[in-house]
Amino acid sequence: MDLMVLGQDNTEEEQAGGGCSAGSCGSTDDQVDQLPEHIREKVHNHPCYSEKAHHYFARMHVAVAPACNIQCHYCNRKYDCANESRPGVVSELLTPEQAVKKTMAVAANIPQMTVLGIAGPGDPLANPERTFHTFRELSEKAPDIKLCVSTNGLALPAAVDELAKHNIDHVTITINCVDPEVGAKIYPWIFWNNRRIRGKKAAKILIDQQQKGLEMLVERGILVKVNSVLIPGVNDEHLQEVSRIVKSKGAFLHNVMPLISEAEHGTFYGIMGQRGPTPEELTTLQDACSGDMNMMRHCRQCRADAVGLLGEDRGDEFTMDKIEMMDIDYAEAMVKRAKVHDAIAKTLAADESAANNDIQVAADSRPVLMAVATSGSGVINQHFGHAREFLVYEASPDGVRFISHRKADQYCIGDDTCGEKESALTTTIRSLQGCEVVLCSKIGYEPWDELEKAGIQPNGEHAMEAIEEAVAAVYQEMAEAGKLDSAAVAAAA
Ligand code: CLF
Ligand code: SF4
Repeated sequence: MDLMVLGQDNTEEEQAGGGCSAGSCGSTDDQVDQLPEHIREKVHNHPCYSEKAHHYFARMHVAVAPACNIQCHYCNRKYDCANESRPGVVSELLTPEQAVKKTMAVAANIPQMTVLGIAGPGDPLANPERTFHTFRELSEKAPDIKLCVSTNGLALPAAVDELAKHNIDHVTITINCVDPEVGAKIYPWIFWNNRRIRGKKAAKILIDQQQKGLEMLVERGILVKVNSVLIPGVNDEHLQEVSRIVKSKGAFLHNVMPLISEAEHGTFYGIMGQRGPTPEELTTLQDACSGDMNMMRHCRQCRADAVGLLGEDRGDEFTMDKIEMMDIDYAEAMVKRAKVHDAIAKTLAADESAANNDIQVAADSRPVLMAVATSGSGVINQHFGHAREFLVYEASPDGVRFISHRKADQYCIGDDTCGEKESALTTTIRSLQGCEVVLCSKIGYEPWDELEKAGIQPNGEHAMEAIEEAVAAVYQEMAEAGKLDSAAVAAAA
């Protein structure tokens, strides 16, 4: 993306798309094209490792790992409901054989699915036989699927050779701290060498294992993403240090996620009233870490049995009873998948060369947050009332960058429960707090009025346009209408 800033000389680097002016600042995407080919190959179609890829490519998780070897104060794996989306939750625990069958069924029916992850509901490496049985079979039967695993790291050093053997190219380690004092407030116990260990001693063992595992993976050329849960008052001031250390050891990406701590989930933190961070606190910390590190900002904190694009869950279409009825020819499916992946690559290349995001704004123009309703493919293609979430972009003189997603309550669900509709719309509008514009393909009169009353301008004029291009265009229009002048706005207020 090229942004000409009035009153500033654009350096050659900025004009070439380098630095922050390239958009998606702080994610991997500003560097993907410059990565060595073998790394680019690992990243370009992985929806978690590339923000751009997550608009096009899907992931799935198979829930084969029920046991865990530690306890986190934010975890309770016992609770599930159809609408709940958080890590650790599953509707159906699978055997490795069922998991392989399910993966192949999903791959045949959702050709955009490029990555199979094992992420729970417990810790995959605390269930090594089930986890590696699944990976082993899949690497033989479905070699076109990338394999991915997410772990707390306690059993990681012992598993690194096995991970490398199965060509598992992507490993996520959840590292919430590098200081046992902090760790003791997050982990009440670990199970280590057949004993339960508590307090700082437990946290120190866990931290040492995580750091050792990280170093061993990097040595073997496996891409490592670090997830950290942001817990206000516990590790918020500590996570920049975590980010700096894991970066220095070779982690590729850092994903700081907000604590989920609703009391009804029955976690220790939920019951004790520990709050999660506000969206602003999360963005501020991600920005603070991004000086040292590539940051992931599009994580959806998926269920351990999630299926589909990030943010959507098509798990109901692939329950084991439905899969048993499917007749899958995987050789045929692989041909179809390759064609779909080629077509996506061509679309991405065409979008890249056709992108026209040039805008001219004064250098001191204030930044603006815009919410976007999309069901994928990088375009504005969703009705406001059908959106389950909105992607939030920031437009500023530095460019357009993806910031986060916000969950919405679908107000338009096709039934006539009028009272529920109203309250869902109110919740959705509250979730868009801080955004000044919402871009969607269509919107009804009632939400239009309510959004305007809340100070958010609905905009359906950019339907089917590329998201970043449309955000840049609206920002340009706002500049021309004199809406970006901080001083003028302050005087008017
Ligand atoms: Fe799954 Fe995780 Fe692999 Fe992705 S999820 S195991 S790296 S394939 Fe992705 Fe989901 Fe966030 Fe995880 S959006 S919770 S980061
Ligand atoms: Fe739950 Fe994962 Fe923590 Fe284990 S490591 S307690 S499964 S969040």
